[in-house]
Amino acid sequence: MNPKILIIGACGQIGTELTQKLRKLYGTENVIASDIRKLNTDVVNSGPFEVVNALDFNQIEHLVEVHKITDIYLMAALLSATAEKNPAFAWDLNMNSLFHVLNLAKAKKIQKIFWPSSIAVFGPTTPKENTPQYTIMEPSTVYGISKQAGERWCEYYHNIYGVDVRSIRYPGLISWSTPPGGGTTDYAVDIFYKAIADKKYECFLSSETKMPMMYMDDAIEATINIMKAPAEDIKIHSSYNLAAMSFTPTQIAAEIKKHIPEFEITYNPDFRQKIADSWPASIDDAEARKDWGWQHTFDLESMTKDMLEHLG
Ligand code: AKB
Repeated sequence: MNPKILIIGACGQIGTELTQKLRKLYGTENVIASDIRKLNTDVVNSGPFEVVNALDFNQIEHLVEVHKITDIYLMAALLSATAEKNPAFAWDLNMNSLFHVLNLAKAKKIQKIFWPSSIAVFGPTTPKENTPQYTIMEPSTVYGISKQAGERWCEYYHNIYGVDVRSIRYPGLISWSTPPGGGTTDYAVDIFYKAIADKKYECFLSSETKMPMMYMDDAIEATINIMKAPAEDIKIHSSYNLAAMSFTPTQIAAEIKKHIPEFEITYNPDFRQKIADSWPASIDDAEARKDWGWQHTFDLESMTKDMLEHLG
C-alpha cells in the first residue's frame, strides 16, 4: 500500500523537488505538500497543499488526522548563514518542529519520519578529509548545534520509544529548479546564475575552500531510498554521512569555464568563510553505501553540464 505523505517545508530548495518526485512515485493525492505560506506555485498547483506553521503542534496533528498521514518529511529549517543572524529563532524552529513530529510518531499517529541533518554537525576539531561517520563532533554554528542535538533526539526516540526516524547528513546541495536560501554552500548554485547572466561571479568564500557537495537529483534519490529501505537495513538512527563530490570555488569555476570561456571569478570572503572553514572538506559515507545501497550518479563534470543545460 502507498504511504500517505506530509511534507513540511515543501516550498524550499529540497522540498520542491521532493514533492514532485514523491507525487510521481506514490500518486498526487497521496502527497500533501505544506509550508508556512504558498511560496512556490509549482508545488501549490501540482496537488494537495496546506498552509502550516511547523512550530504549531496542533496544526500538524490536525493535518495528520484529516489526511490519515503515515509518513512525514520535515524539511522546514533555518540554514547555517541565516541561523547565525537569528540564533534564538533558528534553535526554536529547528528543534521544536522536530519534537512535534517525533512526538506524533511516539504517540503512534504516524509511522515514519524523514528528517534532514547536515555536514554542519561537524566542527573545527573534526578530521577534515574523509570525515568518518563516528568522530569528534563539536559544531560551532547555531545551525550545526541544532542539527547535532536533533540527531541525538532522533536516536533517543528510536531507542526508547521505537520511533522509525531516518536521516541523512546532506552536504551542500546544487539544483537548477529552486534557489537555496541562507546556506553557506549556496555559492555553488549562485555561481551558475551569474556565469550565465553576467559571465562573472564574486564569491563569498576564498578560492581554496573545499566543501562536500551533491547534485539535487542524487539527494532526492538518497532521501527516497533511505525511506524505502526495510527497517532492519537502517542501522544508524542518528543520521548517515552522505557524499558525492568535493570541490573548491577555483575548481567549479574552471569547470564552468569549459562551457563559458569568458567566465571570471573573483573572491571577497564574508562571515560565511568562518562557517565553511569549520566544516569537513570531504566525507566518508561507507555506512550508507553498505547499509541501504546508497550510490551517487553526478560528479563535478556531469553536474556542471546538466546545470548549464537547464539554466542556459
Ligand atoms: C548550508 O550551507 O547551511 C546547508 C548545509 C550544508 O546544510 N547547505
